[in-house]
Amino acid sequence: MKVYDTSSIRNVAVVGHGGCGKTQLVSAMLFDAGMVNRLGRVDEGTTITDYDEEEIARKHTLGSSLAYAEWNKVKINLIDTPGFANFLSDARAGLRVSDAAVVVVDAVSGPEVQTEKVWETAHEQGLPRLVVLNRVDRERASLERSLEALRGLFGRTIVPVTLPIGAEKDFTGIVDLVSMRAYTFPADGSGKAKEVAVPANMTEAAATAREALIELVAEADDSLMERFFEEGTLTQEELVSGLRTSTRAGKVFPLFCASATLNVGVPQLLDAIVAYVPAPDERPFPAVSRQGGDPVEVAADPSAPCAAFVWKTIADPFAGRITMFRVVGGTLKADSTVHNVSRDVSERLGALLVLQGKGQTTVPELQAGDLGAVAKLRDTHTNETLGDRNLAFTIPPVVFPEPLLAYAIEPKSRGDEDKISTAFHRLEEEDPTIRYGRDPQTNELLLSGQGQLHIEVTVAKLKRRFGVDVNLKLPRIAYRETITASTEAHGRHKKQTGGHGQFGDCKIRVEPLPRGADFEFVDDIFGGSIPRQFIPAVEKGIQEARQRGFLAGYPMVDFKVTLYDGSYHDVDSNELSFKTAGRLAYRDAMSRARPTILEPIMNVEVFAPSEFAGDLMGDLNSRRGRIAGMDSRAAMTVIRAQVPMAEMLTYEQTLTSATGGRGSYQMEYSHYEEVPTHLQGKIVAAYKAERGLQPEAED
Ligand SMILES: Nc1nc2c(ncn2[C@@H]2O[C@H](COP(=O)(O)OP(=O)(O)OP(=O)(O)O)[C@@H](O)[C@H]2O)c(=O)[nH]1
Ligand SMILES: [Mg+2]
Repeated sequence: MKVYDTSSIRNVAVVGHGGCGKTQLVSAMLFDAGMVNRLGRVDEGTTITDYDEEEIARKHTLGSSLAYAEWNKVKINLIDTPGFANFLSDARAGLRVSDAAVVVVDAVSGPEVQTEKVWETAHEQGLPRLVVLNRVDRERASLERSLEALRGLFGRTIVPVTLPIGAEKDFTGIVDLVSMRAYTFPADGSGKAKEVAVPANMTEAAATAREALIELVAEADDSLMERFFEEGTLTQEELVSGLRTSTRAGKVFPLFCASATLNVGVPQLLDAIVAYVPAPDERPFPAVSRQGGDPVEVAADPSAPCAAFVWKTIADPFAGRITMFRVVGGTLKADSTVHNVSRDVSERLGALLVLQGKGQTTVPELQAGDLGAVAKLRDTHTNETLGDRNLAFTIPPVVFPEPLLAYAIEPKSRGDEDKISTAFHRLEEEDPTIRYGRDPQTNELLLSGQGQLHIEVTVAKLKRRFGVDVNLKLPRIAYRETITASTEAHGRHKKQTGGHGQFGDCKIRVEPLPRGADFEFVDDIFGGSIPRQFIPAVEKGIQEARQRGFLAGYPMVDFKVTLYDGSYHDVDSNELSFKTAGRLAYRDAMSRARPTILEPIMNVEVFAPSEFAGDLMGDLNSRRGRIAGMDSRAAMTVIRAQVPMAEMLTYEQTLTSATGGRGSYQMEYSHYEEVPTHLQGKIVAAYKAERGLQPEAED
């Protein structure tokens, strides 16, 4: 495989809402660039980037994957990313190592929930964005409506650079507003464009759209603006270079119309990526100094000390670990030794790999800016920096979200536990958004992740790749307990029969604290009624007891304990006695502090065609949801609500069947709230039944 120099590389992440056609679009780009000799199709499970069996079966991308297309002698690295909320963190990781985002939008639904999320991430990173309006061939597709919605969300600097020729199933070509050339594409999906005259019925619209494009490009640059005022227009050269500069600066977001399944408009997108996306040496990469952690910028200089950032790891049971990285600076050579700067260990590299989906080709070296992979590293994980031992900087980690919900899992066959644990730890390396471990209270095995789908997919991977099968039990809700009244309480522990006695005695005051405050302990002992050295023991006794709640057994939170008095015995007092006294005082306090149960409340956003809005709101109401707002975009409605997590466990199925699969939702943790009194009994009973544990009140 050929070595590409830094200036001949473009790195783009293809991002967007689930199902907008990212994978199909990448497939069309690979085909048009001649990288494959057949147009792979998502619907047939034949794309390069959805190669995982689970992806093929579900027809959705579940993890980012890497491919490349050579176009006009430039190597375009394409990161195909997932669009489902559960897997979006992988899109974030992909954006981190890209120099621009290709934001794909469905021309029927317009921008959707995840479109906003990825746009925001790209914005935070200051990435240029090309917008692809895809699925223009579908019924009810509309450039106008989608553009209006896009501009409503992201500003008026989104501007079409191509216009569709023909609508819906007659979408056969595009007019390029920069060159004012028109192209039509054959119906066979070959992508072989034929240049034609701009259709007569479009000349006016095209001229107007071109004017709008020129004006926007002029606005983005003072000197162009002056020229524009003088001449009333820009020259062709000024337009081309102005569009390039303003796109790179994130001042203009050019939009391209396409159909990825019909392979229409795709070569123009490849041209645009080469022209408008900065090469790695034109965009410094953000890093932090190893000295002070201060932000620094790294230029993609192939002769600088070598540095590479690991953005993804794949756990393959046979090939071992595959580590995917971006060479940030310098040149990485095959079979060399590099330093893992994050862990301060050295790593021996084997062959350097260029990935085409799951396909691998070896390459002698990779220059600054390029993306590649290497197999079987010993100690290197996602988010770490490899390179010269004396590297002055590291690359800051991508922040992955904490798991949202947990399922209890049981091995299907006994004796599989060790195997399961090894396999999950491998999968954790691949997916930093899952957690696997044992519940310290119940000793159950728990798998936590971003949502039901995420957990199911993880379990499916476990089975397919590692040959172990598990049963999933309904997720548990992380309830909490708290108090609603202040009170004083007394705990006295005394055992003074025979031998060495035990004596501890304390008085505490408990008061509710605001939500989220957790726990506070105040030592208010004056005059030595409890000797200094025993005060931490009282706190420890209370800390331990509060972990076991009072009503059901969930951790007791958001309260303050003030230790204000007590007594001791010269001989018999010891730490253990005061710890026990603390626990007894806690129990005494709880019996009068009117404890109650708290539940997690989620911020939920539901996105669906507007005709379903009424039904979906009714359903959310019946789930104890509070509707916070509603928005319409194109033909879609977004409903925002706050709903108890306990009511959302089965939401995925409901939404899918209510909307025929056209609705989507996402949720994130918001805060804790008191569970309505009439539901508390059920929670307490369920806790006991499930865990067979005695709550603190009863032991
Ligand atoms: N009619 C039409 N269908 C398309 C087009 N592009 C993609 N599709 C179909 O839309 C569905 C989703 O396409 P994908 O490429 O898997 O979408 P994606 O954005 O990768 O989806 P996720 O990976 O789940 O985020 C598939 O059935 C595709 O065949 C298009 O331009 N026109
Ligand atoms: Mg996909």
